[in-house]
Amino acid sequence: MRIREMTITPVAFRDPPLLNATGVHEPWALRSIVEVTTEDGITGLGESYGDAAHLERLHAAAHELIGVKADAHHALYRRVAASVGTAVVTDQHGLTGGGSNSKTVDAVFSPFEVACLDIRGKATGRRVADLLGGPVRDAVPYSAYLFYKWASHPGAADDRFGPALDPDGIVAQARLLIEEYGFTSLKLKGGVFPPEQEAEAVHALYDAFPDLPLRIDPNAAWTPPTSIHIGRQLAGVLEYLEDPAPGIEGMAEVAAEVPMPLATNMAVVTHEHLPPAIAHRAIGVLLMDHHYWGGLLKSTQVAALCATFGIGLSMHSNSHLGISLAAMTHLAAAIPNLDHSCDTHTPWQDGQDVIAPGALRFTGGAVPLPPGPGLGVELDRDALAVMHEQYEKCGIRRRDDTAYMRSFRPDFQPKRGHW
Ligand code: GKR
Ligand code: MG
Repeated sequence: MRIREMTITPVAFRDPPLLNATGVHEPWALRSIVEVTTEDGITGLGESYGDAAHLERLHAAAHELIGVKADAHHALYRRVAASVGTAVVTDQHGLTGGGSNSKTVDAVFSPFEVACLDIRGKATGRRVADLLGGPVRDAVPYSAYLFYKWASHPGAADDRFGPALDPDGIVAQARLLIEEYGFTSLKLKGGVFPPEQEAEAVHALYDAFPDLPLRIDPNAAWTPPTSIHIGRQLAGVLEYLEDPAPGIEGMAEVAAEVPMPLATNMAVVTHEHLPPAIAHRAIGVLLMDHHYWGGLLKSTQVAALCATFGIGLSMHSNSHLGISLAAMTHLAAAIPNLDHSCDTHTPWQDGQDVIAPGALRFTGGAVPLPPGPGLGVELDRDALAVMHEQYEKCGIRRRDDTAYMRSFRPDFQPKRGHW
């Protein structure tokens, strides 16, 4: 089961103008599709970020993995760590939390590890979830990920989701996503408008969908005092409050004063953040993400730590395609203490994908675990070619929501601890 060949294909897919604390999504989102092939001809799939610098690191690591056994987890990790060296990727998008060398290694390792698990599953007729300890649920619930958004990218025709710039627009968006996907919980991306305005949108969602758990995530755009004020105002309304304020200390200050748990995918994003976050009681829920927590197996270890320390679990997402959704679904299916619906950007990709249709579907807001083997998804080579061509033509080489926003509003400032 030695690795014979690696193929890394950068792809781009259309993305609507979704607003966040650092700006607005560009018309194209980037991903990299990783194919790992063994000497006996089994190919496994992985998916990761598509920014140019990350792609370079993936290529460097891929080169070092040729000849290593696909089931030699630790040997694979050591090779990736050596290829990354002392590099530290900082928070490029302003939304992904602090950087560290171990987080950089974990992010580079992740798509290779997922592909190798896919290979191991295909070789043995097992699902990836089986290799992670076995599924504890048949379907993984996801949350509707609501965004403030413009009606269209400037200069283009309105997209089918329409504008969402006030509480009515957000409620209408929630209705559409619930109708199409059956979601049974809702998350609002905040950090766009002043906090009182966003709290109004949360109240409007609560009035419209009183039975559905609700979250808001301003990506640390608020100060601790504002977070405490809004947190108290939303008592009994929110399931959790996600990354209201920056840093472990800021989160700890808020956590001590609000009634609901705080969740994070910004303050705790790598192993060395866990001890101080636990010591300061900064978080009640961790949004794990195998793309930067070192793949699926390491994510299950983090999940076990969370169980030990009484921290709840949800899952973070960024714009992604079906290989990532399959990996997220296998991971979430195999984590006994996952106690919140996972995030996904899937509705915003609006049917675009690199995997052959049919393997993944949403029913009642949940994705049934694909029967496998491996991840249970296959590449659609024609779609991959089209998306690669889009990558070649789109001209975007790294996600930069702030620069894109400033091309329309030159005085725009990203928000961090701002309100
Ligand atoms: O897609 O704009 C976005 C999100 O804001 C994303 O980049 C965040 O990383 O979804 C993420 C989050 O929960 O913070
Ligand atoms: Mg978040």
